[in-house]
Amino acid sequence: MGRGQLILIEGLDRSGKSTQSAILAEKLGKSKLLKFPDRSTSVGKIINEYLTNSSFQLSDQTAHLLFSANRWELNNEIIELLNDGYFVILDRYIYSGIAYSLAKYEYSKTANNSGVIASTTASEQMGDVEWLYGPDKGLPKPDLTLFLTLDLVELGKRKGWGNERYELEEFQKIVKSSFLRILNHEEDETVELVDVSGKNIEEVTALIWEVVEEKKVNQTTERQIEKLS
Ligand code: Z5A
Ligand code: MG
Repeated sequence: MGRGQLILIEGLDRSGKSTQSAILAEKLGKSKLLKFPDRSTSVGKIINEYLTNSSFQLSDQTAHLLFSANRWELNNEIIELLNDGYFVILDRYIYSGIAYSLAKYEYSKTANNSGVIASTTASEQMGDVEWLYGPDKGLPKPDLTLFLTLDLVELGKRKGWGNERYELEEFQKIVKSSFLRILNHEEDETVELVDVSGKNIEEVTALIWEVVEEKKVNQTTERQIEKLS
């Protein structure tokens, strides 16, 4: 028996990541769904405080490293599950880690920055993609990454906006361009963009399943688990 495959669902806020990861996990059968940040772990509890309490202060570098540390907390579990034949579905992972930090760097230079989303002085590390990527090197590389992208106007209409630190429309625009800058979808054949604008939940599920079948990540494999390098 080969190992299960690692499938990542990334995307803009409210693009339907959690909805679609749960559906995909169900469709794949022997699977486990993991969400980042995982707010239940030791590091995850600090991240939760940071995201939900605007007066809780962390430097931008510290927040970045904590999100990565939170992924390392689950490193062994992910590898064990894959080797036990489980399909592991990730709801956000490294691309969110890099894109949000990069977006904070851009946002810190705008006139509206009050210090809640990003530090008021732009720190050079936050604009350095190599630095941002560094702490995640060595984590398992997804066999497939699906990036759910959405029209910014439609995004604004989705439910539940405005409760957490990064949920500001102006910031989300910068997040979208940061994701598109770092995804490397044109060269990396394991990364696919899925435009969900104007599509209902069932239609998005069908689009995702089409890619999953085409990339054969719904079958176990004999390939080694790749590491991010
Ligand atoms: N973050 C970071 O900075 N660094 C990191 O390394 C990581 C994360 C991993 C919390 O993330 C924050 O952490 C996030 C990035 C940062 N910042 N922000 N903002 P989170 O994952 O906990 O939370 P979220 O992504 O902001 O939101 P979300 O609620 O998880 O969104 P979603 O999962 O993409 O969407 P959803 O819950 O599936 O759907 C949202 C709503 O839209 C819901 O009412 C659905 O019923 C509806 N929906 C879903 N699909 C559709 C379609 N197709 N049509 C219409 N309506 C739909
Ligand atoms: Mg979600």
